[in-house]
Amino acid sequence: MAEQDEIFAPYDAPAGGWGALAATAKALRRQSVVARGGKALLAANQPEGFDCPGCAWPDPKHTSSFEFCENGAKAIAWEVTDKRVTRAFFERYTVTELLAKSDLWLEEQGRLTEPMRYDAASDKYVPIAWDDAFALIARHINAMEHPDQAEFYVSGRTSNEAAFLFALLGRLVGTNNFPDCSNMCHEPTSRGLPLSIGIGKGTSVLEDFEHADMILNIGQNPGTNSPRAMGTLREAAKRGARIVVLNPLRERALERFADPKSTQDMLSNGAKIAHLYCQVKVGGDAAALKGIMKLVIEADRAGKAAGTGGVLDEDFIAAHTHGFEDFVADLDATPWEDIVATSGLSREVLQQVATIYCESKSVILMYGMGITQHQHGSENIQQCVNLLLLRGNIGRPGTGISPVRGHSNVQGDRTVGIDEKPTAAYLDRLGAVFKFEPPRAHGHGVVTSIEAMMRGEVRVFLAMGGNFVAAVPDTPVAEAAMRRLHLTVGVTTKLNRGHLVHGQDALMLPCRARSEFDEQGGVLQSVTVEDSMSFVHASGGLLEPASPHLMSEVAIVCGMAKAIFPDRYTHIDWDGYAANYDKIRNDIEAVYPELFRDFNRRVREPGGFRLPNPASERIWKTKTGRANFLVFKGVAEDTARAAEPGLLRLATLRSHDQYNTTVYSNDDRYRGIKGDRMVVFMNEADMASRGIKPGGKVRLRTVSTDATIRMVENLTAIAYNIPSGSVGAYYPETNPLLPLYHHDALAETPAAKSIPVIAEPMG
Ligand SMILES: Nc1nc2c(c(=O)[nH]1)N[C@H]1C(S)=C(S)[C@@H](COP(=O)(O)OP(=O)(O)OC[C@H]3O[C@@H](n4cnc5c(=O)[nH]c(N)nc54)[C@H](O)[C@@H]3O)O[C@H]1N2
Ligand SMILES: Nc1nc2c(c(=O)[nH]1)N[C@H]1C(S)=C(S)[C@@H](COP(=O)(O)OP(=O)(O)OC[C@H]3O[C@@H](n4cnc5c(=O)[nH]c(N)nc54)[C@H](O)[C@@H]3O)O[C@H]1N2
Ligand SMILES: [Mo]
Repeated sequence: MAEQDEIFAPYDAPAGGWGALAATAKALRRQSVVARGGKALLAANQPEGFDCPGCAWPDPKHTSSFEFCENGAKAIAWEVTDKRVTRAFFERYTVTELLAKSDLWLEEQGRLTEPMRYDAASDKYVPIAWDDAFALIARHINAMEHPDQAEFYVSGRTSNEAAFLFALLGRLVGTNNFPDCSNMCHEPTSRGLPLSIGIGKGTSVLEDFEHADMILNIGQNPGTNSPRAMGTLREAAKRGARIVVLNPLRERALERFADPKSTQDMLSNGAKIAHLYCQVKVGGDAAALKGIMKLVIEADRAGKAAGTGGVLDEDFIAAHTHGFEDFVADLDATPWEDIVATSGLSREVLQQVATIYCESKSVILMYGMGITQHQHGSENIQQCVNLLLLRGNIGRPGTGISPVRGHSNVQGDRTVGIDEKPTAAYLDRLGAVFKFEPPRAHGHGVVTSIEAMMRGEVRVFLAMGGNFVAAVPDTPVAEAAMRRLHLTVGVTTKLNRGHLVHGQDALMLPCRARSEFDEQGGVLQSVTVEDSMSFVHASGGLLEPASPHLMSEVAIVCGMAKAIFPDRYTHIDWDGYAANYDKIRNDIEAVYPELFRDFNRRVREPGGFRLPNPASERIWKTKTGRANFLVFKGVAEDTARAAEPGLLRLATLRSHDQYNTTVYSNDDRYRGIKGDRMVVFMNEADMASRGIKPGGKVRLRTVSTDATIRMVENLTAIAYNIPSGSVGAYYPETNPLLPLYHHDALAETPAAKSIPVIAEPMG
């Protein structure tokens, strides 16, 4: 018992508030950036400043004052740190020695300062000149037997300009292999949502949150992952909108939140956020949504029978949708026992949600990884849309579907061509603008790229940011796959595991970060990004770069391209692009004349502009020309061996003190955890029935369908408020439990929120 108490004490203050202010100050002090960091914070998400690298939540239209956000501050502090990793550092350590260090230690060493190349003889990274680095990449690319032997990975901080050129470069090399962090994230939104409404992006904008009567938050943790959204939710709750949460964990910010800018909040117990909090079982969302929709249909029938009128928006359904009858027939055929057993929610609780839904004129549904990272992530999203369609809650003020994206430009990277399954229309335009024949065959995403590496079909891996091996499933398999490559290249700001698990040749190419100015040809350049609500705006840094030897991401892509094609594609002006980013934007406009009409002028307007979003105007670019009610048969995720006795569903989680694979500390304040990430959150009854004591050591073992044994040991059991049958543990520590094959069928997104596991006491 003692051990659990040492690391766990429930947190019952409101989220935000004084705790957030203290944590911000601490983050800045720890990176010794009080002066530099303060300046950077003031410029984040301001009209003349840079886009905060923390998340993709949009900026309120009219603010000119500092938008406080603890985790944005941490992300910036981490980037503008005064600590440096120099050549002296790499002289001191072999790569083998560095591999023994923790991920936290690696990133904490600071910003990389110059390009480095792996030297096998000494097992050390040694300095290399930029031109020699580009020449090495060119040598490997030009020695390939087939263009599909290269992979072009992108993590979602990369700007539109750099991503557009990187997408062009890959296709000039001749491949559509673009594994992307989005493949592990909102890919079900990109692939599943278009089948419903004709676009893979959200329809709501910030103003809609000012008019919604109900906001459903499903599987998304804004207090940690998009804290600026808490300001929006707090305003909505204060004016009486009812917020309903579906989440296995009681995330503190969704219960109570104190806005540090509000004196009243700070002196009181903050504001109540969720009107109703439903602790759905991990993997139980489709069941819960079907239950809620059954009750809406029932209310409609009852109202009509009683002569008081129905609750459906029949005009909308008739004029705008397709598939309603089949959808209702499936709901009628879905038994309540299945809904209750799989969702873990009683019919009474689901009735409360349905009642609020029917009483609300305008409803927004926001969601995150709790919905997407499942075997049926795409179907989960489609059920969310079905619910909204029943009462015409799309394409009207105060309504909409609102996927909350992850990385600050993950949506933009996709828009400008980072896509392993590009449309023919895009390839046609790209070929016409740049006068070449782009490859037509679809390429690899994250899962298929690793499979290809395992088969020995890949030689070169180029990464624009990120930490691929740490973020992907089946860690040991992924590491072995990387080590088979001829060349691995990381364009990066910090040292991470991804650079230590490398191919025969390896390069670390350090780039400037968002917060730093980017002067080319004597002119300050800015880049552009797209937020979660399809607004494109400019971002320009203001700090001195961490080292004079850094290059911008754009210049690095141009450098690679020039080296790879010394005498081909000479009509493409790589030097011109690197010297003036307006030229890149002109060519983005040439490839996407409708989306980016008048790009350079419009991006200079305050706040930028919104990309066209037909669904939000009730124009449905689907095959039926309508919004589709899509049937999800049954209620459950169909893992083979689901009948295994004692099976639990593991959701891999982010703590409050991490940014994806970057761990800031071993604390998770709102979940009450201090100083340890090797924990497993369990329901008390599930612990008792397995002989697991609070604070006892646990082994988690995946119920696999292949012969591989997947295990993580020595996790400390925390008796926690989580539904029976569900467990939680941290990502990336538990990624070895996530099988590569365990993913959404349509989007191939790893089902990181629903891993079938067995928990056993150790020792
Ligand atoms: N500070 C910080 N900010 C970030 C990030 C970060 O790591 N740190 N990461 C960025 C990125 S790339 C992304 S994608 C986003 C991620 O942000 P989120 O989408 O919030 O992702 P997670 O924190 O992984 O999980 C969200 C919630 O899903 C719940 N959940 C787990 N399983 C289920 C389930 O089966 N059903 C339901 N309904 N809920 C479930 C968890 O309890 C958790 O509260 O944040 C971005 N912003
Ligand atoms: N089990 C499990 N696995 C998951 C998830 C999960 O919830 N559970 N979530 C998934 C999700 S949603 C995502 S998005 C992926 C994340 O996967 P990635 O995007 O690959 O990983 P990050 O940890 O965000 O990458 C961090 C690194 O990016 C580099 N970096 C930071 N800023 C910059 C910059 O400005 N430029 C460049 N070039 N590099 C920079 C730094 O070197 C830093 O170490 O992980 C996925 N994996
Ligand atoms: Mo993400």
